[in-house]
Amino acid sequence: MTRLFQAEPFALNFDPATTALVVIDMQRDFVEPGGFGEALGNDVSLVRSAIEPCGKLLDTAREAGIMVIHTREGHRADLTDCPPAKLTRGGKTFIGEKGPKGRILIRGEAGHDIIPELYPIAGEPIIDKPGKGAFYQTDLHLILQNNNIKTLIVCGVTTEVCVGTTVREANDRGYECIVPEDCVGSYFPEFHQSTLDMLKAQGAIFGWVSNSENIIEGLK
Ligand code: C5J
Repeated sequence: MTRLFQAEPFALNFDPATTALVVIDMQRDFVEPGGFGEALGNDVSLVRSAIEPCGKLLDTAREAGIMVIHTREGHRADLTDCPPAKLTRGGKTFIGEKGPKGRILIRGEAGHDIIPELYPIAGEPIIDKPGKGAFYQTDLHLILQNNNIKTLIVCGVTTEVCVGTTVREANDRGYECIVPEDCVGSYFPEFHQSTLDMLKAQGAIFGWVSNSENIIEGLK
């Protein structure tokens, strides 16, 4: 049955049976004090504001029976899946180096894990991705196709990097994406706002922007 999410630039029709919530990279390294994000010199309090609204949305999605998918950015311990160019980025702290929460962005390390507040429950797929976009070198598209998913509610961090990249990838694959603005976060408020503005520009060129209240209302 079709329903509506109030959104910009206009309301989005969706069917709960073909809608999934995708929570991008709510990992300790990005969101918690002492992780990779902070080691790069960022103020993590700017992304932590997304935790509470994401949690409410997660609870609602689970109650409504909406498919929930989580992603994590990270690499194999031997770094064989990390492009050499990515290894040289970051300024002073690099992928694979020892950080306060274990080796930075390495699968299985404490900092790579999802924060306890939004931890996946049984049955929720976790996509381990080597890149910024959740479709690149992962089985996300296959999982969505197998479950007849057409609409994605995309939350997580950071707005302009992994959220924005994933929405653009999804849009090119034919998914309709809606981003609740209070459920995404960036270390750079101006990048956060420009990304949201770009996504919904030109009549939803990449997708829709809304907020957790509207999404929860639509899912009830
Ligand atoms: C970044 C991400 N910012 N999850 N990753 O490197 O947005």
